[in-house]
Amino acid sequence: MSKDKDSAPTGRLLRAPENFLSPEDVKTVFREARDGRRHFLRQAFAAASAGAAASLAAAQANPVGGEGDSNILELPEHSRGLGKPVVSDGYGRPSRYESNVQRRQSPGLTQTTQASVSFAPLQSLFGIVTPSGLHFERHHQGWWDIDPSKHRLMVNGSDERMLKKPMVFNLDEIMRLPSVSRFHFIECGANTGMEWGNVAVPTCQYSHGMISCSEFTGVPLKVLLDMCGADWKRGRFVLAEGADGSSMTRTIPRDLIDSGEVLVAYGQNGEMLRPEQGYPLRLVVPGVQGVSWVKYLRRIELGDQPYGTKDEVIHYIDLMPDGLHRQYSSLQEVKSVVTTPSGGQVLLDKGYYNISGLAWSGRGRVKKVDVSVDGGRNWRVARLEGPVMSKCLTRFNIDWVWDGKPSLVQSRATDETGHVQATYAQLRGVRGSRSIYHNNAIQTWLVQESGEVKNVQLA
Ligand SMILES: Nc1nc2c(c(=O)[nH]1)N[C@H]1C(S)=C(S)[C@@H](COP(=O)(O)O)O[C@H]1N2
Ligand SMILES: [Mo]
Repeated sequence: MSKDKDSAPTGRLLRAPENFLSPEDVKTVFREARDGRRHFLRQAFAAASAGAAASLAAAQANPVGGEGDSNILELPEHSRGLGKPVVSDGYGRPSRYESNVQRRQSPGLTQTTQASVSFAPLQSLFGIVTPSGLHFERHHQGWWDIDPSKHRLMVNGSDERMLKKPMVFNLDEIMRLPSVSRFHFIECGANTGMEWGNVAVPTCQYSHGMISCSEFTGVPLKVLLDMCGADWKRGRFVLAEGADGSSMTRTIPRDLIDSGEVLVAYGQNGEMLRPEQGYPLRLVVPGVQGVSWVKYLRRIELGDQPYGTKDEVIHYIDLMPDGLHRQYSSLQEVKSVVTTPSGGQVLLDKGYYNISGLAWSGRGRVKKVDVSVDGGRNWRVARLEGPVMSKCLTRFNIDWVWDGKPSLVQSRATDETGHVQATYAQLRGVRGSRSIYHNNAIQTWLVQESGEVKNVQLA
């Protein structure tokens, strides 16, 4: 690296690691570009692997017009004119150039758009937080924008001995209580459910996009129950009930509540919950399948046995190969997916790529993610980007130089309890292939010679 800081075009390039173009190279790129000889630029893309990023930055920092235009002093409009005023849009929104980044419905998956799903665009997201407007949606009976001043949460016992003082809270009363904020993923138990029998969808948005991750803010459910004089000798299960027409009802076992992890939440990513996510109140049940995260939460009941409601005895249970169902399989087991490269994407050329993806476990922290580019024959350990939090998405990255040959890209996560993701063959060996819920098999993406990436399953 040159010590001559002033001669480098941007601070970014100066801080670049050794394998990026040197400031000398960058100057050459500039000179060549100005002289109208762009071939150096192209060579730089092909030659330096990570250097490609630097030459791209250089090209952008130097806004020369089209091919052959040699006037380096012709600045773009945004460098000369007056920009837009502040508060031109009281609630900011993404660049118009990002308008293809959207949650989407899977065509033909559901008959109505009320009892339906929209999938988060995992392939377009960075880090671990899902922007609230891109959070996946799962509604059984459509969503509502409920007037918070009229919303109430009732806390009662299944009989008068269970809880001394049943109470009805309004939102103000809940929001003045001590709050906590925590990052957690929420995954629908049916995520990846279409892939049990065979490859069914083209992209990771549809194969894995029923997961999102937010910072949730709210009051531990235990605090509310204690305020109401819960008798913890008798009370062993809680029933949570939603206010929408689906009457979503789920049993939450006592040990989850005791840990203080279960929240009655009103906040999501620094603002109030979005209406689609249950505004103004939802239950947050870290590690447990999405259906237990009851939205539009209106009632909590403390009882002494599991409630066995329609949403837990008929749905969200695992069909086994012998035709029987498992009872209460609510935990989201360890899982991961490579989001770049993933189905539907196209690699531009051989050379360097940052393989990136997401890993998570309903049992706690992600301990390790292995990545293979040869269908599971060889594995390398990926970098986990911190902080690695419990029952939260974890971003992993690993370097890869693609040789241009067909490649089978996979990730395999291990959590802190030692659980490891299984292959499809192993998982089907136990669970069969007719199930819907809790598919946490290792995902495979085939990078074809053309650079196009396809969803595949290995036998
Ligand atoms: N009241 C209510 N709560 C609900 C649902 C619902 O339809 N109504 N859907 C459940 C299901 S199946 C899932 S996966 C999650 C989805 O949460 P999201 O829409 O915020 O992503 O909410 C759960 N809570
Ligand atoms: Mo769900």
